[in-house]
Amino acid sequence: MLLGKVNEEEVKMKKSLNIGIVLYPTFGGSGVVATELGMALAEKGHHIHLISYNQPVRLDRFVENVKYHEVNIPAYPLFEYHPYETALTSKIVNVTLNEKLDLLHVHYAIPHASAALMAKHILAEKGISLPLICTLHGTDITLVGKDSSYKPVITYAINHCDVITAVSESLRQDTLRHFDIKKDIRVIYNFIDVSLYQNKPEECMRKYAAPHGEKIIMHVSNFRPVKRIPDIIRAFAIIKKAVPSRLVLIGDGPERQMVEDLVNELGLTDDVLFFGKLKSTESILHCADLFVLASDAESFGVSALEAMASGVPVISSAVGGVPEVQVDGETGFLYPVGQYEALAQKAIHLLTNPILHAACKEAAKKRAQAFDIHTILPLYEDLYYSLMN
Ligand code: GMT
Repeated sequence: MLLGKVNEEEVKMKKSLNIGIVLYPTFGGSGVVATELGMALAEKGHHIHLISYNQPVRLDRFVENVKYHEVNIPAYPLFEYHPYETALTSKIVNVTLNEKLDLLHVHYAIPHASAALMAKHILAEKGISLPLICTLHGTDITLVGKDSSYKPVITYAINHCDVITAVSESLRQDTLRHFDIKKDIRVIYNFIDVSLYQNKPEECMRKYAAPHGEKIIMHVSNFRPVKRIPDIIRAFAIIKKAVPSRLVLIGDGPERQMVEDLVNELGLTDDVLFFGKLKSTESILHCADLFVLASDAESFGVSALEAMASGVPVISSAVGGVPEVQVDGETGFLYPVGQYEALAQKAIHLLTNPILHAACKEAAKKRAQAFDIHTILPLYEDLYYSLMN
């Protein structure tokens, strides 16, 4: 991804920044968004320091201006639970001192926001100011964070970060509803590099996944209960009776075995393909005729956006921030969460109506442009510079 010479010169004029980014290294939204943000900022001339307990999956090569700092937790027999938050705090302090960080941006509140806040206090005692931005991603608020085991700490940490951002308006509202927040939460939507998903070869894996010209329905996720994959399987059983089709499932996680069992039980074994985890999906998404998301909660839904950028209509449950990303009746359809018969009927309608399908494809591609990296990255940069000032 080339962000252009003019931009690079602009950064030089404005000063390139030393930015620490704390993230989860795993597959899944927040870690991927944080890594892509770091790499895009690095390309613009900033110096990026990614801090995590493992090599971020998307940082699978040397990238100029990006350094990875691993958090190590020394073993000790007394520790039944490893004190990750303490080790992370120390790592943030050390990286800030050694690399002279200008600011720290943490992704996902638990435990990153509270560790960062503690590091900020420690550095303040040494006369060093570390501006702190916390981006809320979803489950850190809607599922895990609001549990009383975490809530007091999360509330305190959110209230004491310098800037809080949320990846959708829906998540902003959820945060204000569940926590006693005394400061403004700014919405900066998630982004992708749209160009990576476009102009792909027509052929792809169609011959392999759908050798008899079946329609391809696709889903990508971490197979957690919140994704409601059984709804997708049950809907597919209905769709298959009306439209010759195949379901391609990408990803892996705690519910994989249960989902496989359900597929076998419903007699769908030959028509549901499990592709497992893929580091990136841009080489495969455009092969789909339809992308489905059935989640109970979804603050944004990066996977749906990736499908849209690939020109694939999306049918998703109308939850969280998803309706802010995809437009019902234009880029695909929304349906009430849990009502898998409605999901199936909308899918059949779309897959059997070529004119509607073509219109949704075009609208999906167009809508995805609103969340392109070139639009969203400057919002983060402006935020950083305003904090520095
Ligand atoms: O739910 C996941 O798949 C993982 C989680 C994460 O932290 O990676 O995803 C959350 O953050 C993503 C990036 O901002 C959002 O696109 C997802 O919608 C959000 N997941 C939920 O809200 C359930």
